[in-house]
Amino acid sequence: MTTPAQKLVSTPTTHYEPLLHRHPANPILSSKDWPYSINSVFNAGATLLADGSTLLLCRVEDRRGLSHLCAARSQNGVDAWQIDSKPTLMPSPKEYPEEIWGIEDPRITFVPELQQYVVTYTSYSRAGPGVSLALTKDFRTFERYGVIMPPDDKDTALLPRRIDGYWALIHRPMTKLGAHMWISYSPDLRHWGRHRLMLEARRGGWWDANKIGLSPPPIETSRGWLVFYHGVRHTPSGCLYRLGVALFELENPEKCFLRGDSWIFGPEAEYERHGDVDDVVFPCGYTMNPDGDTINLYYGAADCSIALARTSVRTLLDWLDKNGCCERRQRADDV
Ligand code: BMA
Repeated sequence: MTTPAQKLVSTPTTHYEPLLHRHPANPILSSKDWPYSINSVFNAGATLLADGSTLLLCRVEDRRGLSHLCAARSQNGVDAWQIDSKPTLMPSPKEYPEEIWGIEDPRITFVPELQQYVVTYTSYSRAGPGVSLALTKDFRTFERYGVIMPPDDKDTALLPRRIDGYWALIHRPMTKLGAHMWISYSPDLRHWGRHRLMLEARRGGWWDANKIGLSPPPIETSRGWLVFYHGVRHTPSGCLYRLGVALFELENPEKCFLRGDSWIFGPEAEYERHGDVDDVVFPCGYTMNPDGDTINLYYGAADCSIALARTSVRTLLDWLDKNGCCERRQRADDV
């Protein structure tokens, strides 16, 4: 018999240079840190506040199985979190019936033009998951716009500025034929159109075959929008959620310049491998250090806790230059 002390921990044999570095304090937040009774906390949106502190808007799953959002604030983005003593944003099914089974997986975009944070999140309706949007200045009061993308759709974030006069939203509608990333445009954040396929899930044996989705909001760099996305591999023992990276044109974000062939981050640590859902790393937010290069990536681990890994814009762009290939060619090759 294997006692807990003898529990086998898999030691990854990584013959590649890790691009993301896990924080030694991981997991940085879990249910035991919460000021009220919950089942689990994971998949947090992230942003820097005006005073330089970090805010995480965490998905909290209660013991009914339904999720709400709760804010946690920290000066250094690692520890000493001040967690709201009660839920920050609860589902409100009376006014917004689409939130009947909870709200999940927020992404936060600070929009300088509006001087507000735009939060996009999954609203779990009777018809399946859809996308809702809310605006806030302080993460205490929110202006809800309701559903902006009907089910089945999720994994959404807004770009922080207009593209050619229109707001741009990345999202992941799902059909029986696959789950790919799309981009849509709006004059007012309420009415969305000009829908375009932005990045396709590959097929066959690839790590990102059949189902992909945006992870945190895209990062604007001098060379393009740097986009982390998750790929879901279905295996006989469940799904494997891993992270990939691609680069898109600044003024035409539906155009992919480079896409990495291999995943760059996957479940390896114990808290990523085992939890309510095994083998999941699921980033929904990042913050950028004042150097404009260091990325703090916040991710849900095994649907049970929140963890932090660091990387840098320069490292990812160098890696894409060496390991990325042109999406258009790849799509053709793959048919
Ligand atoms: C996805 C989302 C995430 C979750 C992941 C793994 O479909 O629902 O919220 O972390 O599955 O369970």
